[in-house]
Amino acid sequence: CYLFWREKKNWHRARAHCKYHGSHLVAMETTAEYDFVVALLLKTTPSYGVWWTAANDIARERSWKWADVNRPFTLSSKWRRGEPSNSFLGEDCGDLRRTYGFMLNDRRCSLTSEFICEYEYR
Ligand SMILES: [Ca+2]
Ligand SMILES: [Ca+2]
Repeated sequence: CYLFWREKKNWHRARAHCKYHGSHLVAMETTAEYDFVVALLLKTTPSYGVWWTAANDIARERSWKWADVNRPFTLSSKWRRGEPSNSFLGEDCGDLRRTYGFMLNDRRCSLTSEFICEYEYR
């Protein structure tokens, strides 16, 4: 299941927050999961939200990964046109926002936003 945190945190703090609560930042390994998450965002969140995901290229520029899950990044088709842009002083963390149609965008990890924790039951 997914928990949408309205509290704003930078990416690292958001990641730590999910871990503390026994989850991880949302990692969408399939387009089906992505569609599911986007549908939830559309239904349950206000229009101005920006949401951190587990996507990042912190370890190596342009090598995108999902933090804290050992599965490959396979959502490259969901980048917004022109993204990832690595703009400004470098953008290494991936977000979803309604004004971008919930396509992935890279953004500076130190900026704060809302975030999505994913709980896995095995
Ligand atoms: Ca980057
Ligand atoms: Ca960007």
